[in-house]
Amino acid sequence: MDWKKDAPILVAGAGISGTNALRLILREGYTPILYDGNPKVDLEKVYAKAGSRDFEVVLGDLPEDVIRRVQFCAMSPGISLDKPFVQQLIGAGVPLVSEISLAYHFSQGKVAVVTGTNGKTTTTTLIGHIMEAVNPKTRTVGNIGRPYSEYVRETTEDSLTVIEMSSFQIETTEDLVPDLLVITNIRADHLDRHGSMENYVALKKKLSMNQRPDQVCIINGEDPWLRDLPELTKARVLRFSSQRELEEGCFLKEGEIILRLDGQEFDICHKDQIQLLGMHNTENIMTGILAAYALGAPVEVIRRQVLSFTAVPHRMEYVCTKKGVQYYNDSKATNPDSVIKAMEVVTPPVVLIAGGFDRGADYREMVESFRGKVRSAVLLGKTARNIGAAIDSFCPLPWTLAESMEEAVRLAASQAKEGDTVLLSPACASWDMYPNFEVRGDEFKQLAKEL
Ligand code: UMA
Repeated sequence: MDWKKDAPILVAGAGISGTNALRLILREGYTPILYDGNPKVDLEKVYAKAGSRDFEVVLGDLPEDVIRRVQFCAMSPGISLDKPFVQQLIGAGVPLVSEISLAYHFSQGKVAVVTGTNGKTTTTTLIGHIMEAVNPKTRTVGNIGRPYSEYVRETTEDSLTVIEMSSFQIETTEDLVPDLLVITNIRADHLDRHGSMENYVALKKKLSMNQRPDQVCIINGEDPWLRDLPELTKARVLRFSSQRELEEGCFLKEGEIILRLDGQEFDICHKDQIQLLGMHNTENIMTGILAAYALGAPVEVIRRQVLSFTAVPHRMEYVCTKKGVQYYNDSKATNPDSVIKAMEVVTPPVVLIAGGFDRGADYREMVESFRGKVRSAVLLGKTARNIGAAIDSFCPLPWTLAESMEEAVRLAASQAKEGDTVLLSPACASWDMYPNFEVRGDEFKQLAKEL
């Protein structure tokens, strides 16, 4: 695509992706037009973030004349492609470019991308934690909460950028060639937006097709959705497995995490030495080990950094103990599969707080994982009654509805007995009640601490 200095770039969305994209476009000497569907966007905040007031802003509906003037549209990930204004842009032949792609255009140095359904943030953070010890010019960006655009001007030829990418971000990313790609695993998620499992899986694999033979793609060796990956990519495919010994890759052998590559074998550590709980985290650690090794980290550094790696905020995060009840914040659990993972590691009996934005998920398998673990559930948000109905059908136990997080925490505290765990693990996105899962988790933590 030809980037022209004399034609405006439309920036869709005035959240953190859009405002940082806008700032980058201005700094690079291009002309942005900011568009947001919400007529009540706080423009003072936008101007402050952009560091300028000198650009056109359109709120509410997007007029035809703007569509005709722009050379392409930098998309925020939260904007679904079926939105009427996006369809108008597509109809008028305006290319859609993700905020990630925009930043990549101005980026230097190596790029590692981490995608997949679950474990993205933990794996991204771990790769960052290991690689920072090798290369101080390592940064983690993307879906993790820090837009790539915010950081890109700091990149140099010797920097390493580790980008957590959601399917939303991949949807409008065409040209990114990851030096290293990780696909952690694939489970049903975001199907309301992507329409079908096939579409979602295709997005998760999409960037592997851009890779070259000198690049690396790391996958979960047990994931049936990823079996055809070696046929799709030219990159060297490396696997991890928590279930069997591999000829090559990272795997568990009698509890030891073994890295076996290029005729060499290293015993990194025992899985019980890791400070994160659960087999899914052992898999995240194995992924990070493979990635760091492929990026050139010495085994000794990998071992040291793995052993010192602790939990990510909002992911099974210990909050406090009140009246002998432990409170855990797992607000990042935005799909049923994440709650199943939480059930594998939490200490029962559990009073669970769940529910949120409705993506039409199936809760059967999740509520079946409550058996013998969950004492009662407090349900809130749009999906509260659906989860309640699934509990009644597949794992009957007491549940109550709450109108707010404050009421949910109060009810959970009253239902919990000494030795119990109160766990916020919502199984849903937060968008029906909060701007994001961080705000939801922070509110839960504050309320628990105030009890
Ligand atoms: N907007 C419109 N029209 C729409 C939808 C939104 O104009 O149809 C506007 C809103 O009015 C708002 C802005 O777009 O002003 C919000 O943009 P956004 O939803 O893309 O949010 P950002 O603040 O830019 O945050 C995004 C990611 N959010 C989503 O993907 C929904 C953040 O991921 C990410 O951390 C951030 O970019 C930096 O890269 C959050 C997330 O929940 C954590 N991700 C999902 C997940 O992990 O499951 C994918």
